[in-house]
Amino acid sequence: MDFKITPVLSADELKDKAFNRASKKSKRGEHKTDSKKKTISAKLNTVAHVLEDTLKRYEEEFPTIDMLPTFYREIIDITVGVDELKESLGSINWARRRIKRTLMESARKLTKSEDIEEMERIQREAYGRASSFLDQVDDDLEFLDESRVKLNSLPDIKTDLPTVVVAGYPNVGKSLLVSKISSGKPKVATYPFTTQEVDIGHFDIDRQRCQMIDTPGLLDRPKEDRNQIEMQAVRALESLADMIIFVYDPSETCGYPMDQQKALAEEINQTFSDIDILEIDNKKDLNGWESERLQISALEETNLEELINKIKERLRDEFAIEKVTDEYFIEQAKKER
Ligand SMILES: Nc1nc2c(ncn2[C@@H]2O[C@H](COP(=O)(O)OP(=O)(O)O)[C@@H](O)[C@H]2O)c(=O)[nH]1
Ligand SMILES: [Mg+2]
Repeated sequence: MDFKITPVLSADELKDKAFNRASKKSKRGEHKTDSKKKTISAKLNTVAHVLEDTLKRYEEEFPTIDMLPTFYREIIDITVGVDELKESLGSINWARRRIKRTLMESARKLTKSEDIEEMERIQREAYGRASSFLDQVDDDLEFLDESRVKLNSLPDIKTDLPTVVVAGYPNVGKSLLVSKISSGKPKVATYPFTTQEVDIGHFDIDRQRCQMIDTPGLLDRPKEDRNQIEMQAVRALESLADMIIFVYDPSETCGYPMDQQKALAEEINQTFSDIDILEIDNKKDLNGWESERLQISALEETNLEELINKIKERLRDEFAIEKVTDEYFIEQAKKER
């Protein structure tokens, strides 16, 4: 998902924008009073339109959080806070409607007035009320602008691609595996829940684009070491992952004994009980050992093809294109008959 939300102005900036635009309006009427009335009416109209359009755009540009995939709901919650975001958007909506109503009322009063001083007073009051509504949501505007910067900079993880998340202790070779599997250069992205960089690689199986993600700091140590935000990030990953590859380093050159690695694998199996987990051994080049698991070497690119095949087997259900194509061919075959 790629958010492109435009800057959100502060209350003062919004006032400047609306009132400046209005100040350029001037209308000629049949006589002085008429000209004044038409001019003020045009100004109020301009202020109303500028504020209505701008505030409406803010409401529209921010995603409707309840419609987003779980992954992004969780990530937005971690990054800016879902409740705070909803609340601020609600306040902007409130201000927009109040401003619209107040300016319409003023415009109505104006049509009934035949006195220049009264017309000017109506304008001043309208400007004052609109300003006051904007001032009341200034904190919300500021919050929205900070939020949109954060949302715009979220790395573009696709929630609709078959997704493999890699887990395993640090230095077992997860990042190297992601880069060796990827057809292009893996994207390196920063995420709000970890100070380390997340690797996102893409590869194709039968023309279906898949993504593989290494999330340092999350699935590379026991649960008790994770803080609140990291726990939430793990939940986000759970909604994203179609399968998990747990990478062992039986050479233990990563610095973690196999007992410890096995305990982490067990824990991840429990946390992600609904997700298919494939356990593999990396660093096959370093030494020989017995294991039931697929043995690969990311460094020497040994058995990567076998790994892809295993991924394909497990992810078959996720391959929409393959399914569609099969059905398509069956339909075509029927038509031929
Ligand atoms: N000998 C050997 N070294 C590897 C292999 N895979 C990764 N490494 C090395 O292990 C270290 C950690 O790799 P990295 O991908 O950063 O591990 P991560 O922390 O799990 O992402 C690096 O020095 C890699 O070059 C492998 O198959 N064989
Ligand atoms: Mg890594």
